[in-house]
Amino acid sequence: MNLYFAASIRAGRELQPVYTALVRHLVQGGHTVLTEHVASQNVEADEGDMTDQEIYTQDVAFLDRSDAVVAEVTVPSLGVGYEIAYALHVRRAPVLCLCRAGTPLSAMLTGNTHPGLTLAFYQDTAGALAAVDRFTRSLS
Ligand code: 6IA
Repeated sequence: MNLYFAASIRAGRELQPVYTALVRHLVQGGHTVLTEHVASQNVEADEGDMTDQEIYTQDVAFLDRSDAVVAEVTVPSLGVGYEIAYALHVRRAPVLCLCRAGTPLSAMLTGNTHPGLTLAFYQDTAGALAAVDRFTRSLS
């Protein structure tokens, strides 16, 4: 599947190692992750010569090509929230939101009964990877 991986960039990079583990796992599972750069340790340097308009245009084009979205939502990010809404309401694509247990997640996700939205709270990285596997299996 073509997957869009979404995670906080300007809102904070403290979970970057988890993002890397998630993207590696998806790629090892045979999926194409169109946004591998979101997990990169050097995303700011990698994308540094792009304007914000170029970033937005590229990301919307990737969303338009994606079969599903995997979003790590523990660090609250406006960009990720926008991407989730775009995927659900514009693309009508399935979205998995992964959140570390104990995080006070927005009611706009916890209270959202959209049938395309799956919410998974995980204890550790292994739990997050298992949730990803359940999600991708449910789509195949
Ligand atoms: O509001 P945020 O920056 O946390 O939004 C993060 C989300 O928006 C991610 O899921 C990305 O898909 C998208 N996004 C935001 N910034 C970028 C970016 N470069 N490159 C690609 N996608 C992005 C930003 C680099 C910049 C800090 C120099």
